Amino acid sequence: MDYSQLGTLEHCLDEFTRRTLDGVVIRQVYSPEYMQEISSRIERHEPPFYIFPNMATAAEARKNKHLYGITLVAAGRDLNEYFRVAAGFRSHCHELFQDGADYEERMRQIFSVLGGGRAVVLPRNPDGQDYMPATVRILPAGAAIDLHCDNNLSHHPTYAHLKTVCDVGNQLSFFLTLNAPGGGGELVVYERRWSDRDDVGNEYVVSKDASMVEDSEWIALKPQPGDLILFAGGRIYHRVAPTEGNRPRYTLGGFLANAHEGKSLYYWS
Ligand SMILES: O=C(O)CCC(=O)C(=O)O
Repeated sequence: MDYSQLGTLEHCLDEFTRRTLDGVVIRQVYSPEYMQEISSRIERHEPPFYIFPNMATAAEARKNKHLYGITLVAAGRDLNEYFRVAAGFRSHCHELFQDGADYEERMRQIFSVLGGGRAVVLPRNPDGQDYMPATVRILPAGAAIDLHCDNNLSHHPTYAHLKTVCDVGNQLSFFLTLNAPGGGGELVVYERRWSDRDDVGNEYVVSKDASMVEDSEWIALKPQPGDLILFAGGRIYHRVAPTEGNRPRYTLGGFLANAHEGKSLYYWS
């Protein structure tokens, strides 16, 4: 679907809930030219986003996959670092998109249409601190993201509060492609669905054993710069294939779920 036809996707989040829809790609949420500009800022580490894992320089971090910002499951258990980084990330992200449509505002606008007009808000912890709105995933040549299914994330101790405010068991994943690699880097989504029996001892694991999907059908998606993918990453096993060539893969996104209070949608990373 093209961004200009967003209205036709009104209420489509209900279809995700009914499980009659697994994913949508919304094309040209931003222009490819603007994504090229954003990607060169990311490359130059401007603004100076927090890098995870912590490295002395962005150039050093470039050798391996890393994040700008930090995810809940990467953060320390007390979440002090997470909420501190979240505040800085938000202002850096506003700065990153300062001469175009603000990223958070655009995501909220899209999700509100898809949610039939529901409010789209960033959850807060009991101390009033905002969660991370998104993170940038940076995959240099040869890097990949192994098989996983995001419902598994909620076993991580850092999800304790979030679980009390929204339905993390049915979370969706959203990713805006900023830069696509020359080859590889496809998002591979499998027919294989999550079951809580997959999570031995209700434990969070960084990557699932590839044998889980060896008999499963799959499709490989390669959104282009400016395209936004929203899919049921909570229940669909997926991975990112190794990137090829010199161009790194940059995506910016996080997760979306219904708030337990029944009126809002929450997003976080
Ligand atoms: O970057 C992407 O396209 C997907 C990343 C992903 O699946 C994740 O980080 O959970």
